[in-house]
Amino acid sequence: MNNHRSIGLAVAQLGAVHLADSRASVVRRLVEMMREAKSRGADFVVFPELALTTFFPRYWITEEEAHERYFEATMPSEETRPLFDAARELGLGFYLGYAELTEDKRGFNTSIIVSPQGEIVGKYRKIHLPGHSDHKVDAPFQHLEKKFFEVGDLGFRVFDTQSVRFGMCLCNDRRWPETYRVMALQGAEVVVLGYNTPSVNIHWNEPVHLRTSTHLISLQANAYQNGVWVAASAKCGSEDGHHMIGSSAIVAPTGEIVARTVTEEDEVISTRADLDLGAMFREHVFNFAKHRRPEHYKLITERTGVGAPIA
Ligand code: ING
Repeated sequence: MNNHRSIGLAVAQLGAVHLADSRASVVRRLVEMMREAKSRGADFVVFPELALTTFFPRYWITEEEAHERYFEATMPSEETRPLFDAARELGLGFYLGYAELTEDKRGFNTSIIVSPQGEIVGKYRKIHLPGHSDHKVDAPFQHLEKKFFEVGDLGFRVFDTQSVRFGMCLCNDRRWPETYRVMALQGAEVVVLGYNTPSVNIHWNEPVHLRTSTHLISLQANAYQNGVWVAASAKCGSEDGHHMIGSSAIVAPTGEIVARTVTEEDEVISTRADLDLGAMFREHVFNFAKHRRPEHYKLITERTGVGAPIA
């Protein structure tokens, strides 16, 4: 082994969580995977987006019913405390995605980073919300993230824990280059994220294989272009008949996939992430300070949609 800085990085992919599955049963599965990750030498484990419940934005229900059944008013709660206890027992940090309900009843698609001491050291609220807020009565299922969640108000930030600078995001965020660049400009070394990605596109007849290929392209391109490790955890499989892709993966700053799941069940993948591996790329090809020219990038922050060519 070289004398490089490194961290044992694991991704715990979660198979289907059905409407009938209790939070307690899901937490038991997550804790079991924490033990598996620890047994492989992991120091940190990544869980999926909205990991505690079924992917409820597929259902047309009222906000009140969603808040009652699928949101967390406190974190930890009695049901989720075993995750924090296991973090302390095993000396394992973790990332967890869940639906957050604030005291003033605002809903966010949220993720947290928890230290091996069981402390929440960072929180993120999903910024790129895909889907719609109206009831698409003719669609086979809904994708109501714009109905149940507000746009995140915490920005893309980085968090120092376990001697590593982590960035984090959620699902659709991984498809937007701005997500990673803003965090890489803050010195992120490892970007962790969870996702729930339906196999079927309700907007057009998209070949199913593209769901997986565009997912991996998004992880690989952004890992390479920002010189960061990317660890992405799926909730996947068929939830009450609604299928979501797996392909959880750990991608190196070279853009190479170093670990990938092969099932659509609960599955742990892991690697020892060499945090110096990206140094050459960040020093030469993607030396932001030397090569970036923000004076020519203004459209990226000034425009939302497509507009006229610049004069
Ligand atoms: N899910 C999907 C995702 O970004 C999606 C939605 C899929 C958008 C494919 C565009 C293309 O993976 C969530 N939850 O964001």
